[in-house]
Order: sequence, then C-alpha cells, then structure tokens
Amino acid sequence: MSRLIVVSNRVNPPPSPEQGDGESSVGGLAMALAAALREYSGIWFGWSGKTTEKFTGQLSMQRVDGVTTATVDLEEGDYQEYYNGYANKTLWPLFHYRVDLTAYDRSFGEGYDRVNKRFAETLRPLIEPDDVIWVHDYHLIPMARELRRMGVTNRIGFFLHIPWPAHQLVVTLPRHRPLVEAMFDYDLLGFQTEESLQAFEGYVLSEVSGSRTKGGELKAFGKTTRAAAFPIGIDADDFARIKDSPRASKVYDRMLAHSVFRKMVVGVDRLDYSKGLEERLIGFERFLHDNPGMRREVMLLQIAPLSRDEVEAYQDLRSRLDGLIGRINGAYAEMDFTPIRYVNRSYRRDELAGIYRAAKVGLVTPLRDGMNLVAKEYVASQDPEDPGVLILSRFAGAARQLKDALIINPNSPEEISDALSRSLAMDLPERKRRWEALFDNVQTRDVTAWRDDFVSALTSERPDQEEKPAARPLEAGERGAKALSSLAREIRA
Ligand code: ADQ
Repeated sequence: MSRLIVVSNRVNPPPSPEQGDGESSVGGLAMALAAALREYSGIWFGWSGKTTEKFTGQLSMQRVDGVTTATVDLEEGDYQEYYNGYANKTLWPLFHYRVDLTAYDRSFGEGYDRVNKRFAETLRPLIEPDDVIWVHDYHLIPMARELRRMGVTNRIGFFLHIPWPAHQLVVTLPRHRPLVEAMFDYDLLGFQTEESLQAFEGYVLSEVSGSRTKGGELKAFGKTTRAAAFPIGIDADDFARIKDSPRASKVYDRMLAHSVFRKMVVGVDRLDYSKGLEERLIGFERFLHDNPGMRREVMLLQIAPLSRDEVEAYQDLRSRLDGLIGRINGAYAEMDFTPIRYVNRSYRRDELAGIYRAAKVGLVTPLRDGMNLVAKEYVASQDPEDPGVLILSRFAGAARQLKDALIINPNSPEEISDALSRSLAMDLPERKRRWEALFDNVQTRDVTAWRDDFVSALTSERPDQEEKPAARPLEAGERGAKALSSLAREIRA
C-alpha cells in the first residue's frame, strides 16, 4: 500500500518492540497505530503537547523505532481555545450528552478552526501524491476541509473515538452545519457503533436534506462520503500474554495479599464525568447498605488518573469524588478495613493486567462512552480457569459487542448493587461460559482487525466518487516548505 499518514491531536511516542511486555503506560491504540506506521512506513503528525508564545509552524521530526513522528508546538491562546476550549469544553461534553457542561463560546470555535488550518498548513508539505491520510478524533474534524482547500486530493479518512450524539443535541451547537459539512470532505467516516452511525445519518438526512446514493454513500452539501461503524479493539493477545509476565504476577500477588478474605472489585478510568464514577460509587454504597453480611468480604479499588485538570468541570468532579469516597469510607470502614481504595496515578500496562486479573469483578459504568477499552482489557487479562465477571454499562459502545457481560444501567444504584451481588455469587461454570464468549469477541475483533478494516475500506474503490479537482499548483511560499517533505523522506529512510 501507499504511505500512511496518521493525524491525531497528540502524538504518543511509539513504544519500541522491546517494550512490548507492557513496560509502557502508552495504550494499545498507540501501539497499534505505531505498528501500522511501521508496516506502511508512514508519518504520525500532531501537536507536540508544548506551547510557545507565537505559532511558528516549525516541525519537529523524529524517527523512533521505525516510526517517523512530526510534531508542532501551539500558541498558548490556540491551546486554550482549541484544546481546553472547543475540544474539551464544547465537543467532548456535548458528544457525551452533557449539554449542562457544554460551553458555546464563539472564540472557542474560531480557535478550533484556526488550529485545524495551522495543522493542515504544517502537514501539507509532507504529503506526497499517493499518501493515505487517517485523521483521528473530535479535535480535528475540519482537517480534511483545510487540506482540500489547499488542493490536497489524497484519500482522507476520519475516525471518531467518542459517540456521535443524537440529532437534537448536535443542533444545540451554534455552528453545527459547517462542522458536519466539513465531515463531507473525508472519503471515509468511521464511528465506534451502529448507534453513532445512525445518529450521524439521522442528522444528515433530516437536518440538511441529505440523501443516500445508489452506491450507499451519504450525499449532502453537494458532496458524498462513506460512513460505517468500525468498533475499536485492544491488542488482546498481548494483554493475555502480559498478564502472566513477572511484573504482572508480582502485582497480582500483592493485590491478593492486600485483600485476604476479600473479593476485589476494580474500576479503572480517566477521571472524567463521562465515566460514571459518582454513579458507580453510589451503586457500591447501595450494595454495602443492602448487604451487611458482605461488607467485610468485598472492597472496591478505583484507579482514576487525573485528566484535563485545567478544566473546571474536572476539578469539580475531583472534589465531589473526594467527598463521596470520604463519606462512604467514613460510614462503612472499620478499624481494620476500608471499603474503597482510591488511587489517582497511572500504571504500566503489565501492572494493570495484574490488577485486572486479581479483581473478581470489573466494574465499568460510563454514562456515555464511544467504546471503552478498559472493559476489553479486563476480559483479556482474566485467568481462563477462574475468570472474573464484567459488569458493563449499556451506554458504553463496548456493550454492543460484549453481550455476555452483566449489562446494567449506570444511573440505577439498585442495578449496580444487584449486579455486584450476582457477580460475587456467580458459580465457576457460568463465569467461564460468559468469559469465553467475551474473550472470543475481544480477541477476534482486536485492534489489528479494526485498523486493517478501516485502512482497507479507506483505500478501496469508492462507488460514487466523482472526479476530484486536480491538485492546485504550489505557490511560492509553499514550494519552500515542500523542501520539508524531502527532509521527512530522509528521516524515514
Ligand atoms: P478514553 O475515554 O480514554 O478513550 P478508554 O477506552 O477506557 O477511554 O481508554 C482508556 C485507556 O487508558 C485504557 O487503555 C486504559 O488501560 C488506560 N488507563 C486508564 N487508567 C489508567 C491508569 N491508571 N494507568 C494506565 N493506563 C490507564 C477514548 C474514548 C473511548 C474509546 C477510546 C478508544 O472515550 O470510548 O474506547 O478512546 O477509541
């Protein structure tokens, strides 16, 4: 295949193959994309994570373990309006159905468009005629529009990692039309679930009088695009392997030693209001209340590394969680045990695998989640001879695939409490039967299958493709920048 250019807001330093045993805390997605980039000798482009006083468009290129990364710094104002603003205070809450937390600030939208344009201008000199470009997530929806405006005619695909919300929520965005119109500059749109796909189609068909072409593409704004669901997976075999690694086993032994005579329930989430952390704690509290006989036999380990700490809604959530956990522990702790252990740090992947394996129950209760990889990681880390039980919110994309989990509504403390009782009492044959079906799905629909499905759909023939306009010749300034492309080639070589 041609070269692959991956574009995402942050470029995760790709873990080297020697780190494959889980040393890195970089997630499976970064591993999979890095592997794809090695295979297709591509480039990973995005924000460096650093800010400068003035935007210069200066690219920093590196080659690490077979992957070329190209990053650019952002101006402080851009960072505030684009990243903390439109991405994390507008699109993230809205797409997770939290209209109450959504900021409709015009300057955020302007910053978002400006940064996408700056990213596109910085990336453009690196693009060669046969490159295939894969843009990731809600930070970068207008990337293709900006690239097309600069004459880029390459195949460009987009994958949305978070849910696409219902029509009535999208229209609360003051500039929803241009946002959706920008999606029609992609050749392929990927969503996590059929539900998100249908919500997107619903908007297109009813809000902007779009239609479906004979070839099955969506047509609106005088353009066509293909849209499909590509549920993301994890590197299941790698997780299943590292759960038996020395580091994972050490963590597993430690966890067991610290929970003698008690069954551990685990929650692992970025500290985010979409993850249903408060609802989970209230459900656990209900369980403790309703099952006095079980109180000394169960403990909840909640791991929640801080995230987006500069955004007020995250600071508020953090202090509410501190209060809630304090209240529950205050009410139910005894001098020799505490019901909830709460940790705000990150762990290596092999350590997480050990923690998952030691937990009799994986409690995953998001109020909305594009997919939720933790649910799949929990399944992949279990001991096949004595697997734990997964309790999963019906509002996680993963619930569409992991039907053999105990599916609950996270808004109901009673449902969480009942599912906990049921999980803790579940006999081995039922646990095994459920786990085998779950693992089969996690293993078959893994991250490599996801990536290959998307890339092959993106590179396949488009049924309704109209002639794309020929690439516009480069202007003087751009020609200078084109020299960078040769630099990129040299670095890759
Ligand atoms: P996230 O919202 O970040 O991802 P999730 O899918 O659960 O949610 O992925 C979190 C990742 O972070 C997992 O790989 C997990 O292991 C890791 N992680 C969490 N806590 C950790 C800790 N303490 N230490 C180390 N690692 C930790 C977004 C969407 C999801 C979608 C993914 C992928 O919101 O719905 O599943 O992208 O598309």
